[in-house]
Formats: sequence, C-alpha cells, structure tokens
Amino acid sequence: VRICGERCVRMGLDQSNRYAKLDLDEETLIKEQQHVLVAYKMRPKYPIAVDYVSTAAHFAAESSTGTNVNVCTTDDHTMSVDAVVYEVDEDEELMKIAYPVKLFDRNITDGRAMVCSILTLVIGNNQGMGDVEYGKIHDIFIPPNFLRLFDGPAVDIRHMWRVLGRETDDYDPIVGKTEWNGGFVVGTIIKPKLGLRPKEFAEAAYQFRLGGDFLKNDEPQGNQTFCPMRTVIPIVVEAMKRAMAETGRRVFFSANITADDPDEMIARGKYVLGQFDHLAEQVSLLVDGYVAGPTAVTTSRRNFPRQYLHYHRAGHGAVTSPQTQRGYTALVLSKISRMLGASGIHVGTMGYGKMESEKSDKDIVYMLERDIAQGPYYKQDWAGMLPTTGIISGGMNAVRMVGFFENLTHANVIMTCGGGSYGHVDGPAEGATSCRQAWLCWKAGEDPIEYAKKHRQYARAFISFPGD
Ligand code: CAP
Ligand code: MG
Repeated sequence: VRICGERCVRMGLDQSNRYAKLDLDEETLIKEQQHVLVAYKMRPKYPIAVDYVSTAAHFAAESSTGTNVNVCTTDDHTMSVDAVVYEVDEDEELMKIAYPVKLFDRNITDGRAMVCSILTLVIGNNQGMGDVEYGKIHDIFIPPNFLRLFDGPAVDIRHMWRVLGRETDDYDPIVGKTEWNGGFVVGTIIKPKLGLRPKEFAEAAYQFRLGGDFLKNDEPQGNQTFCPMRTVIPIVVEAMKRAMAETGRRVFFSANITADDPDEMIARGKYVLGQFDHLAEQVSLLVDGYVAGPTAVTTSRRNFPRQYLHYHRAGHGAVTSPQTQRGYTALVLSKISRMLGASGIHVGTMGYGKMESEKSDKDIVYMLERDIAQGPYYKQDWAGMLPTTGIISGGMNAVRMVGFFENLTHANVIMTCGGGSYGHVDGPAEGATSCRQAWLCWKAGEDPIEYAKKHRQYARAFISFPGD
C-alpha cells in the first residue's frame, strides 16, 4: 500500500516479468501474423505508478489475461495468450503491445471475428486504470490473415460511379492508384439539420438534385414526429424521379437508419428500399457508427450487403481529438470502419473546413483506399479488402476546394457540402454546380480567380462565402 497525498492506493504487483518482453522483434511479429500490434501513447500516473515498464506491463495484463494480483486459476495455456509489451520509449511516451489473435472472440454462427472484441481488450478497462494517467491508440496493425475474418466493404465507390454513369475502368484499389479518374462525387447534407417538415424537406432535396450527385440525411434526421419517415420518404422518391426526368442524371440518396435496436434499423432499411423500389441501387444507408457502435454498422453491412454503407462519425472527437489523450485517433477509427465494412466514412476536411483537422489527415484517406498503406507506426496490408472512400464534410464549399484537392492530390472522394450548397446565394443547385466547377478548375490546373471569371456559379461562391 502506498500513501499518495490524502489518498491510499493499493499497489498491484510488478508484472513486468510476465507481460513485458522487450526482446521481441516487431518485424518477426508482423511476419508471423499471430498478433494484433497496438502503438499507444501512454503516461504512467506518478507517484502511484512505480516506473514505465511495470505500468506498461500492468496495462497489458489488464488488457488481456491478467488483473492486479496473481490468480490461482492461471495455467500454462493462459500465459500462452498473454498480451505483451514489446517496445517502450518513455521520453516519447510510446508503448507497443502485441495481442495474440487467439484472444479475440469469434462468432458462434460463422466463426468470423468481431471488432467489438478487439475494442473491449485494446481500448477497454485500460482506459480507467488507477496507475495510468492516459493511454491513447495511435496505430493498430491487423495481420492480413486475421483481417480476412472481418466483413470489410461489400460494395465500394465503383458501385456509386457505375450508378452515376462514370468510368470505373482505371480505378485499381489493389495497386492503390491515387491519380484522379473522374471519381469526384458532388454531395450535400440536407440542411437545416432539423426542423424541416416533409414537403419542405423533399423540396430541399429536389433543388440540390438539379445540380448534385449525392444527397444525405443529416445525422440526426430520422423519424421525428414533425417529419415522419413514412411521410417524407415517398415524397423524396417522387422528388428524385422529378429531378432525374429533368436532368437525365441519376443521383444517390443516403438514408439514415441508425437506431438502438437492430430490428428497427432493418425495418427502416427495408422500408426505404421498398419505397425506392427499382431505384434501390441509388440508395445508400447511413449509420452513425461511433454513437451506435460496431453492432449497428454490422447490422447494416450484413442485412443490406448490396447498398453503399455510409459511416457518419458524430461524437468521435471525444476520443479522436488531438486534445484528447485517451481513446484512439481518427486514423484508427477509420481503419476499424473499413474492417466493419463501411463503403465510405467521414474523414473531416484536412484543415480546409469547420471541424478540427489537419492537412496530414490525407494519410487517413490513403489508408482507407489503398491495399497497402503506411500508418504512423505500422504498414498495413489490407489483403485485398475492398476500399473505403473518404467522405469530406464539415464547412466545405467551392471556394475551399482547390486548395483541398492540391493537398490530397486526387479527387476520388465524396464531398458533402451542406452550408456550401444551401448557403450559396443562388440556392443549392447552383451551389452544387459551383463545387463541380471548383473540381474542374483544379483538374485543369487553372487559377481560381481566372476560372471564376468564366464560370458564374463558381464566381458566386466567392460572394456567398466571403473570407474563405
Ligand atoms: C456537415 C455536417 C457533418 C459534419 C461531420 C454537420 O455540414 O453535416 O455532420 O461535418 O464532421 O452537421 O456539420 P456542413 P466530421 O457541410 O454544413 O458543414 O465527420 O468531420 O466529424
Ligand atoms: Mg451533419
């Protein structure tokens, strides 16, 4: 027992003999494919903690087979599946742990692996330990053989391009090609976020469809009493048909089916697809995957494998923000979304929009779309798993776009501009057109001001969003 100020803390035993193996070689661990590797930034809580390695060992014990004391029921097999600390650097607050894949739970129905079991261990009890100031995951490596036990996306961006009538031939996610290939999708979020009644909602959708490709529910929109799903969806379908007849172009609608109850999600999905009927391939299903969790994403992935699965991530900043020293980074969240089978996930705006983000977040997009990609600590081989597309969102508009594409170096993304469309002085159809023009301007390598002189909607975006 150690007395710290007013507090009396019961110390755990030093478990570094069992849970720290600093002579293990990372390259060998990667080659053997028997471990999930996790890189944390961890700081012990001194003076409760004794030293870095024993705190790290305690962390690994609590995250796998141990607790704060030895238990008499431990046997040789138990110890063969211990998670072990294999690298530490106290100055960098870096701690790397290898988790045997055997630790992770498998479905009784089909033997496949589950993301929630990984989270329960690698980011579970260790987030509340008395001798740990904080621990945050900055990278995670999943061995390719183990990765094959996760669903991954059932459909990817090529499905969307095909439906929109785009070329898909030159897109090769296996090679991880990043040149533009005509894949830019102009999207929006129906705004305002809440408060529209069915007729007004459908009219807002119709207006954008005259110029855009992809329209989504804002994440809280579902079945509010003032806008019931069974009233609004049929007239959204009617508005979609009207816009298609006028423009001759197909568009996507991303319908929010997030709910506490998987049965409710399935009911919503079936209802929406039933209403869209022969246009069902133009429906994407939106799941707010951070608040509703892996169960909700998997509910959509497994019950509606033909639909584009749209992962919205409201709330993720609580754990991913660079200001937060617990949790995991946005890159880790994004990797998890690909394992779960998201066709697309929000990835912020890389410093060009309204939400907290950085230019270097483009690495998240590369991690999601390539077959082999370098993270901050690990190179991930996705073993041929289909790509997940970055959905760019949060305060974007045409004015901000050229710089954004220059930073990302390609435009194979879905760009959703809510304010950037409905806030355009000439309305959402012109707002959508201004975004498409911004893309064409970047593609042609032209100066934005010169381009704006020749393109009215783009020019009007500069008036709509002064200061951007
Ligand atoms: C964007 C948005 C998105 C956030 C999500 C919103 O609207 O609909 O939910 O951008 O951000 O409600 O703010 P605007 P992130 O286009 O009008 O900004 O994925 O980065 O967390
Ligand atoms: Mg939103």
